[in-house]
Amino acid sequence: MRGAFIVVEGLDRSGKTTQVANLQAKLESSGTPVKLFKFPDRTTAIGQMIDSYLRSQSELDDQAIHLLFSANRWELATSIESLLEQGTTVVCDRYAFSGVAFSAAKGLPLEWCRAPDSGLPAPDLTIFFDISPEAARARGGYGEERYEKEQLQRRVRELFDVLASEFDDERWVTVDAGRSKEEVAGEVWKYAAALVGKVSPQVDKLWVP
Ligand code: 2DT
Repeated sequence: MRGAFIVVEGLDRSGKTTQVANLQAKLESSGTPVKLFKFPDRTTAIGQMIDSYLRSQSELDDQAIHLLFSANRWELATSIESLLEQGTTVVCDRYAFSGVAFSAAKGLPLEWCRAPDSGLPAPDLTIFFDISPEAARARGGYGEERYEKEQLQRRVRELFDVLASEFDDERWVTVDAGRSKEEVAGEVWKYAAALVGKVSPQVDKLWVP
């Protein structure tokens, strides 16, 4: 049986990273082999260019940084696919949906943004962590990176909604991330446990008609 491919998406300050680590630990202790990915993966050569851009240490055209984010996924796509085929469940903190939502929020056309990610391994399930910009602010506000601004986050949230509307309830679920850590973890686990061991043999391709 191949591994399940679970993507966790959401806005900044939604608690995604904590919950992804928690999900990994729970899967491991239930005997499911699991590997965590995080995009952007800032450790690769492309990832270092992205990191420098996000920390405003370099400037890039919107199109150029968009393509680097996508290339950063493509450089790991084969590893993700092989792990899934070998039976390892892959949990991914952000993926192509962040790619499209953030670049489109800056004003690039949605379909242009989607094109370079077309054909990537498609997640079996995307868990979207929804939090209002007000609640995110109450958690200590946004940090110092380039995209951590309330107005942009509002637009990103709207674009995530557009992307979500293209998937059915089996492929995309929204979790209210404004609740306690324990409540959110419980819901995430419910979805993950229902999926692992029950995925179809074939890994689908994202955004391929
Ligand atoms: P983290 O704070 O999660 O490291 O994200 N982003 C992310 C994009 O604009 N395009 C992408 O393809 C991805 C994966 C979201 C850093 C920021 O990078 C944004 C927040």
